[in-house]
Formats: sequence, C-alpha cells, structure tokens
Amino acid sequence: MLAQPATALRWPRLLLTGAAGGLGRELRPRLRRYCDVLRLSDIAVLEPAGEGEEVVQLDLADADGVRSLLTGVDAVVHLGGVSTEQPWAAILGANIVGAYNLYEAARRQGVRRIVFASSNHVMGFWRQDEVVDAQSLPRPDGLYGLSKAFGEDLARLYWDKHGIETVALRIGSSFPEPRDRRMLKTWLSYDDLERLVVASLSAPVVGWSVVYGISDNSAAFYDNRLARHLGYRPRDSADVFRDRIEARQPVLDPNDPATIYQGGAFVRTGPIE
Ligand code: NAI
Ligand code: 15L
Repeated sequence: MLAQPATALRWPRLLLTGAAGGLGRELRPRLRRYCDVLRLSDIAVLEPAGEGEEVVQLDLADADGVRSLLTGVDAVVHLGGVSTEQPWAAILGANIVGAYNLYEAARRQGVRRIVFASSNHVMGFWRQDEVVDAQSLPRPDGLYGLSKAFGEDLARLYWDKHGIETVALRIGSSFPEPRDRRMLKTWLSYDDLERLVVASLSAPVVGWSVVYGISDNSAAFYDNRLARHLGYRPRDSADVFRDRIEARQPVLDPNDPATIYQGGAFVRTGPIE
C-alpha cells in the first residue's frame, strides 16, 4: 500500500525516465500522486498509459527524440540507463550520450530541475572502514561508476553555466530488502526512495547537490550532513534485517576486495567484452 503523499506540492508535468526498470516501476504509481501528468519513458516496452500518464518509448541516445521528450516538462526524475557493469558501448550510448542528450534537451526546453539517479559506484574504491560525504573525491569502481561520475560532472556544468539544478542521488542498494551484509550499510527502502525523490524535487534551492540514497542504516559508510538542505529524513532502516542477514552470511573473507571496498563485488567486475 502506498503511503500518503509526503507533501502538498504538485507539478503540472513530471518526466520519469527508466520507467520500465525496477525503480521506475516502483516510482510510477508513487510519483503519479504528485503531478497532473506523469510522462514515462524507456527504451523497453512500458505498460500502457493510465489516467494522467503519457508513455514514450525511446533510446536516450536519440538526441532529437530526447529533445521532444522534454517538451512541456517541469522537472525530470532521470533513472534511465545502464544500471550495472556492462560493455563500454552500452554504457557510452545510454549513460554518457544519453545523459548529455538529457541535459542539452533540458537547456533547450527550459527545464529547471533534474533528479539524477547516480550510484554508490561513483565511490566504490573507497574502503568500507572509511566514511565519505558529498565532498569526498570520486573513486569509481568500473566503467558504470565512471559513467555516473560523468553524469554528476555534466550536471554541475549545466548548473554552473546554464542554471539547471540537479540533485544527484548516489543510490546505495534499493531493493525490497537488503540481500547481504554490505546492503546492511547501503540499503534504501522504496518508501525512503520516494521520500528522497520528493524531497529532491521540492527543496526550494538545490543548485548542484549530491546526496547518498540510503535509509537510516546505523552501519552506513556515508555521511549526508552536507545534504541537510534537502530535508530528506529516512524512516526505514536495514538494521531490522541484521539478525537474519548475519545468520545467513556469518563470515566474510577480510581479504576479499568485495569485503574491503564500498562498491562490493563491483570492484572485481570487468572490463566486460
Ligand atoms: P534498471 O536497469 O532496472 O532500470 C533502468 C532502465 O533504464 C531500464 O528499464 C532500461 O530499459 C532503461 N534504459 C537502459 N538503457 C536505456 C537507453 N539507452 N535509453 C532509454 N532507456 C534505457 O535499474 P534500476 O535498478 O531501476 O535503477 C534505476 C536507476 O538508478 C539506474 O540509473 C541505476 O543506475 C540507478 N541506481 C540503482 C540502484 C539500485 O539499487 N536499484 C543503485 C544505484 C543506482
Ligand atoms: C547499483 O548501482 C546498481 O544499479 C544496483 O543494481 C545495485 O547493484 C547497487 O548499485 C548496489 O551497489 O548494491
């Protein structure tokens, strides 16, 4: 069951990219409650448009298509793209060219704010015994993380030069439940994801902001104090799953890079031919 909308704010038209994906399908009914029209796009086939919805199937690498996709849009929640380590060509088209097309279309169409699904993998080569915040230097753990770092820098350029605001969400692990001991640190519940996205859309001034997309997990290696202006207050915590997860995974190899680094198994992956 969906929670009551967290705010009375309402947008005439929001765009959700990546709407056919795991998080897109979760956010579709939730975001619908905050806008008059929710435009949904993906390269994959989407469920047909319901009341107050518009559906557009397109590749983010299609510059003209993305430009018309942003017509009449007030704000964008940009989830679309490759979401794991993949061959370079796929990452280049979806995450590099696609992000450029989105920001360039926003500039031309006068869209003022983008909530960008970045990733914890921008920071994957920081160690799990270190705490990082929004000012820590990026240390991507693969081409996927690097492409998200590019997206964050691109967003900063479009803020500095063109005044388009972005909140870059360095999402940890957003699934129904944490799946392993690392996710006890990185988990973001779907309800907190909604809170985070709505806070990012609603905060009066965001400029270019970076926030770690996590629930209130006591073992987190992320510090969100520099994103306080967003007013994001997580209400869930991975802690309630701790006993079950630790029973399932009692011992970790301390020499495994997946144990040592924040990016977990991503630090071991690739390059993928
Ligand atoms: P997902 O892979 O399920 O969804 C991504 C969607 O983007 C897919 O429906 C896919 O068809 C679409 N897409 C891929 N290439 C495209 C292209 N060239 N043009 C148009 N659409 C394209 O991923 P998920 O889990 O829903 O994540 C959503 C976003 O959040 C992604 O950007 C991902 O990188 C980011 N993220 C997700 C995390 C998680 O825990 N679920 C953690 C960190 C970041
Ligand atoms: C991500 O960036 C991925 O999109 C997601 O599938 C998870 O693997 C997540 O990071 C994670 O690190 O748990």
